[in-house]
Amino acid sequence: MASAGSGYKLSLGADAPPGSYNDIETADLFLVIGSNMADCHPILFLRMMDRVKQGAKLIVVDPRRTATAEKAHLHLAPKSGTDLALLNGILHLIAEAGGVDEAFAEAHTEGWAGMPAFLADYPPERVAAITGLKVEDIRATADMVLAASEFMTFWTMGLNQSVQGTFNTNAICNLHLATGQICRPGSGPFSLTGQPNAMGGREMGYMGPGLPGQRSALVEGDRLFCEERWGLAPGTIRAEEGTGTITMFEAMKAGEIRAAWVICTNPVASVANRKTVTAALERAEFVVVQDAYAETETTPYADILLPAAVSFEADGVMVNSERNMALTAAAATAPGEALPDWQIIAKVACAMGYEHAFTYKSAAEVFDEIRHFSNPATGYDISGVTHECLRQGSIQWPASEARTTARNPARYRKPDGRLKFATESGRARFWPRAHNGPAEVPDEDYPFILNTGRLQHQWHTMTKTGRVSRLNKLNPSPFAEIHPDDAAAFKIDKNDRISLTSRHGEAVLPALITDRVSPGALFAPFHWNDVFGDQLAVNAVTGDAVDPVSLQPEFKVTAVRLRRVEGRRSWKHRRRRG
Ligand SMILES: Nc1nc2c(c(=O)[nH]1)N[C@H]1C(S)=C(S)[C@@H](COP(=O)(O)OP(=O)(O)OC[C@H]3O[C@@H](n4cnc5c(=O)[nH]c(N)nc54)[C@H](O)[C@@H]3O)O[C@H]1N2
Ligand SMILES: Nc1nc2c(c(=O)[nH]1)N[C@H]1C(S)=C(S)[C@@H](COP(=O)(O)OP(=O)(O)OC[C@H]3O[C@@H](n4cnc5c(=O)[nH]c(N)nc54)[C@H](O)[C@@H]3O)O[C@H]1N2
Ligand SMILES: [Mo]
Repeated sequence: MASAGSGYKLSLGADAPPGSYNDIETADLFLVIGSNMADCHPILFLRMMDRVKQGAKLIVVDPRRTATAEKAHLHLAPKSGTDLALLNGILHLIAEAGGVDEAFAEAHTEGWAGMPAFLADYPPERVAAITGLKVEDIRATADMVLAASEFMTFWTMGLNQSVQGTFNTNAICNLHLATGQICRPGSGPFSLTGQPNAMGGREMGYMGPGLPGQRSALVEGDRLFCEERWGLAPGTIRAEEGTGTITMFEAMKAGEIRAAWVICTNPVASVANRKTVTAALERAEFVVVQDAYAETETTPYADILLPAAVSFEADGVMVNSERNMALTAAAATAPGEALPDWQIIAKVACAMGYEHAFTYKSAAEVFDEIRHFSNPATGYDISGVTHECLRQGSIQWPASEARTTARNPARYRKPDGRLKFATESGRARFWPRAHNGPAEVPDEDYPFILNTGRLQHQWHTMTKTGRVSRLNKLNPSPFAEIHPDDAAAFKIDKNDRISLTSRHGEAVLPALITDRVSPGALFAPFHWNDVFGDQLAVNAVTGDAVDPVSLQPEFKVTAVRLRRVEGRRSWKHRRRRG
């Protein structure tokens, strides 16, 4: 989600969506772009579909005909990585039709003056040539936006996991700012977060140079604030930025980073161009892996394994995409020596001599520290929230001492209704973002585009879902989707094994022949990895290109070549040991 986060900061001044899920009930158009909501955010998808049943329109932009796309009034299937051209093209048509809310732009934004000249480069004919879409579909999309009183955009990894991921977010914000359809009930740009509590992590500063309370280690005032809260001498927090996951593993591979502590992630399976990860973990002198399961793709690289409790064995607060905080109280006791992650981290800190700062009796005490990190600059305010009051029900921030309501859906609105974005000027910002396309495009050597993603009944690297027999009946095995024309050209039959080779590596997967994907395009879920069999890891194939702003890898577009692998052997579900 790094791309959505960095895009919001540039466009609106602070991370996280400006609106709420409540907006769904009053929107009359949904643009779902780069998101398979039906499979990946099913609860929210059903809520949206209730509104669609009442008459709201649905546009889905996805190169693959997903379960989400099947429900759309209009499905656009652009070439992978061309969304920025499409978004600019839609705004071009809106401006041409006089759909820009000049009064809103004048009062609440800056940078519109430069936009018309920039948008002139994106007439529908050129956008059609770049995206492979029909001119009339691009026009129909713009017409539907023009006709909508209230309009929401949802997006997820189809846009974020792109070398232009941050720019995609900026282009979506441009659309909402230009039409004034933002910060009012039923309208706004709304990125969907992925992992449970991903938003909580963002607010705590776990991305890039983040500090708690939507702060940054690169900002002196933010460092001083945190140092004061923590009782640290000024200058203790380093004003440095990392270079992202991909270069971190490269530095480890080169011996520059010598130790790693891997907590609650399975990077050998989930990081792009994973041969760098395996080389890095082999080279590192000391690797600690803290996981809830003993057997993952990453645990074999550990010098020390720390057993973690899972979420339902520990107390904690989860924050969702709309700033809603929920207490998830422990419902079971952790087995064996397993402990909640916060306790393991605190114990290690105490053993290193930091007892004065890391001696907590409960998760509630940790939370009590966090609520003192509110941030008036971004509107982040949880000062009125405690575990005790969360026991009564969830609370949506901003939630200061003074507030008594649990739902606070309006952000960037002053009590008198005035709009003030989190930028220094209080105005949101238009960014002209030119389309440059993905890092890899098909060529003679690697003529196919590999797209990767998720299935409805499996979760990421399957350490949990892979053990649930009912889920394994629903999504039983790995596959690579291929269009019937391509399958015929390569004499590939159902379940034949096909090798996908990129400039980075190879995977061998059973073929699934379907016209869900376009000719020249392939799709493979990244769920099945080494624990389930050899050569299944899709991230052996993906490349290491990243968005230069958010440092997010481009997981969705890799140029590959195809080969049918001899020997018809259907894939068998390998049982997990241990
Ligand atoms: N069942 C299930 N649900 C999950 C998860 C899970 O593992 N399983 N994981 C959670 C997490 S952490 C996340 S981040 C979310 C991810 O949620 P999503 O992002 O919705 O899921 P993905 O399948 O990764 O990708 C979404 C879509 O992007 C499309 N896409 C690929 N390239 C492009 C492109 O260039 N342009 C456009 N417009 N679309 C493109 C793909 O075809 C795919 O349908 O799901 C969350 N929910
Ligand atoms: N090709 C491709 N690759 C992708 C993506 C893609 O779309 N395509 N999507 C990317 C995205 S958006 C995401 S979010 C990542 C996900 O990548 P990961 O986060 O690496 O995947 P998970 O399987 O969720 O791994 C979580 C690990 O934590 C462990 N675990 C579970 N609960 C707990 C706990 O409470 N404590 C501890 N300590 N451990 C626990 C699990 O057993 C598992 O080993 O994958 C990324 N990789
Ligand atoms: Mo994610």
